Amino acid sequence: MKVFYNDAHAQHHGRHEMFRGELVPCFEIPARAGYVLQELRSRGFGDIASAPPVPRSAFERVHAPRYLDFLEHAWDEWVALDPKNAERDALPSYWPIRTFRSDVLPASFPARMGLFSFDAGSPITAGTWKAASQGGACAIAGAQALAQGGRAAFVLSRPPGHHAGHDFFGGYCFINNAAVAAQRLRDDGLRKVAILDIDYHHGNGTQAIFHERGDVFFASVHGDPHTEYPYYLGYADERGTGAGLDCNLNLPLPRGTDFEHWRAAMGQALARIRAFGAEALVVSLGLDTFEADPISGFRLRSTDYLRVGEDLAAAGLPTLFVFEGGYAVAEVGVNAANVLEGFAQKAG
Ligand code: SP5
Ligand code: ZN
Repeated sequence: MKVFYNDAHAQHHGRHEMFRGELVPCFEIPARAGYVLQELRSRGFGDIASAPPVPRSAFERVHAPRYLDFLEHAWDEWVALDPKNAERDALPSYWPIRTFRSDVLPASFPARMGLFSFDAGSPITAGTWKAASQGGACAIAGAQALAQGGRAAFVLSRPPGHHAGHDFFGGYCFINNAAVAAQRLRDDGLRKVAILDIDYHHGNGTQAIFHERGDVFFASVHGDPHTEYPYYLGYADERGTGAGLDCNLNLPLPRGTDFEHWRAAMGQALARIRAFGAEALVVSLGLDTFEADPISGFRLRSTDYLRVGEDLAAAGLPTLFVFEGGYAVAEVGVNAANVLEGFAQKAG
């Protein structure tokens, strides 16, 4: 299986996120990708490469130009506010929720920071644009590997992507890698593409990007947003709208769900993807469903991830895995590699 490794990922290294009124150390850290890379190497996944950079137009297929402008220059603007900011992460403090305007682009950087975000847990650092845009380039390379007839590929990148929407960041995500890849598969000529999101958290950004579209099916198995982040999207009654009606499937599960029940839900999602007639599958591969994840509540064990890979292979579709969450850092490499190994063995 081809692996596209984002060699710029460590340039995004947030120090703190806002949690319960305090700045706490980030959960989404460079070591996460390091452990996955190390595990793939030690299991002999030989074909690990970087990706050539892509023009920004590749991201404009799913992200708003004014949002990309903001992201590209955010760090320089942050430091221009106060030279001491070079030592601090940029986090938003103000948001234009209901009754405020979001059509006006404020000159103030903190005001734009809030306009283009939905939480205070996703710091922008000096290399965020570099890392996130190179991650998007890996997603494009992964899509191209499938378009050229590959059975499967893995985008090993951070920061993750599935919470990032058309014009906002949040949930540690800036460029929606899965959406960029799915869109590229469409642009390369596939008629129907499915995205299956198995991160613990609902992929609100991906869902929103494709919600009105009948050509990209989005399915997600995740913690019930009544109690779990991102709270404001991911309910079972969200089925898509317009041409996208019934091309969205949310399967929220209660905190504490074990592998048997989780696996049944993934099977339901795969059955719907098959009925939809997808020609390729993009998997938003979060490993925060693991029993020891520090911010999540499902109960999957390391060996369960082999079965996850096997079930995904049995769907029989060209499959692009995109690395998302997973914060039990020491185990995330084994868990990710188990999915890929289970897939590769079953796919033959
Ligand atoms: C890609 C991804 O997995 N993003 C997840 C972002 C979650 N951010 C909010 C974290 C809320 C933390 N709740 C912590 C409970 C710790 N005991
Ligand atoms: Zn997650």
